Amino acid sequence: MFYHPEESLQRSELDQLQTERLKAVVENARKSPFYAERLKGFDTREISTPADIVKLPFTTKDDLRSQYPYGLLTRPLDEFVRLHASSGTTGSPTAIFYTQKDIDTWADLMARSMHTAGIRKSDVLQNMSGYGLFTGGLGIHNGSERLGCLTIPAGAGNTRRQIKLIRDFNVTVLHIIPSFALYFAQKVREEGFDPKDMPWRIALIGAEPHTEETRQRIEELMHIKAYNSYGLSEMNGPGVAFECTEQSGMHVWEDAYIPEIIDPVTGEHVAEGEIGELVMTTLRRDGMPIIRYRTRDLTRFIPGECACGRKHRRIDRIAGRADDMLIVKGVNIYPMQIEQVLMSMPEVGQNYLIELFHEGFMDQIRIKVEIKDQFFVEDMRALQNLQKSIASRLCSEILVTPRVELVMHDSIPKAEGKAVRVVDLRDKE
Ligand code: ADP
Ligand code: K
Ligand code: ZN
Repeated sequence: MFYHPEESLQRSELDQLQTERLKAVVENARKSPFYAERLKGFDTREISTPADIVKLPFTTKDDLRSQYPYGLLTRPLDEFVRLHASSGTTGSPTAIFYTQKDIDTWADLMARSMHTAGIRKSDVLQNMSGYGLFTGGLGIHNGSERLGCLTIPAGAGNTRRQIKLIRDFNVTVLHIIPSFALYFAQKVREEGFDPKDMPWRIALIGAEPHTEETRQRIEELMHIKAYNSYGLSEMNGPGVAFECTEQSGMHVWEDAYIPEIIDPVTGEHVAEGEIGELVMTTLRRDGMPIIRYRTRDLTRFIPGECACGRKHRRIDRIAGRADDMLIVKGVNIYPMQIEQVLMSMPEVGQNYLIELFHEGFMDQIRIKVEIKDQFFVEDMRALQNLQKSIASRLCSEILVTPRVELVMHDSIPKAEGKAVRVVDLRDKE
């Protein structure tokens, strides 16, 4: 049933493993110039349970930037075989280095993750994410090969070619960014195919925040099961936390990582089940261990145990990044709140864009919303009513009345990689 024996570890066994590995991580990390300094005077005898991790200092994105490029490496450079860089969604990039052993561990974790979502070696997987420095390319690719799937490195974009490959080679699994999946589902229809007739059965979706409503929409539009896949370059890439076939939260592979959820302001752990910032420690990375990394991603532990039997704790889908928070008229708004409302409305198409601008001295928020063709009618009154109803639903969620602009489908530019959801015009005025 499980791909790795570690998946069936009981809680006490996981705790013991984490304790041993955490001590080893501290000793290993000290071989790098950065942690030699940061962990000066720390005695690993202070660690006797995973909870003792709070005695260790956090590592931030700024730390990684200040140590760029080699400051966190624990081995001579000639022992490394791969480098990835985060896509730099929020500022300057950071580089992550892997030894051959790290690449192998990562491929194993990725293969395990895919197996957890019901993928087997008889599957044919098309990787529709960009290759290159972004870990969603080679990370998923290596994992898929490790599991034994026939793997097609299609890369991003080029919808027609994607469809041809899928049909020619009976692709059963897609790895696809959720915002692209919404767009792709529509393109498949426009090309004259019924998603019901496509050979696919599973989509791995991740790399960017998306709501449960979006997942449902992808599943319905594409006639597919969509599983949430979470990872970040600093923790290897994809394969950090993954949904099992229960689809009720993502298991964090606790033999390889220690997850924590903290209050971003105080740095203290939040109460079980409360939302906060995810903090992650690598337990199995040799060349570049990272301790208590502040991911800026907001989520919560899902209380209780999963029906699948795995004891690895689950995190909820990412509610957004701490950096994503918008402040409009003194109110805090997360783009995912807006997406949740929009994706639950049948008239709304597959894309939207949030714009912030100044009007006089006031912050304003404008939301461009693509409307499905059949609702884009000539009747002005009907359109105005739709616009009003979208605005009022949004207002009850975000507590600010946004300007809503209805636009035709496909009129908002589609990013090839992660979606750009917010444009801040205030800096440019
Ligand atoms: P960047 O920070 O430049 O985007 P990465 O390519 O390493 O760098 O992306 C990692 C980030 O992508 C995560 O920290 C998170 O914000 C986002 N992410 C990855 N997977 C998911 C997911 N399943 N749901 C929501 N967000 C995700
Ligand atoms: K195969
Ligand atoms: Zn499960």
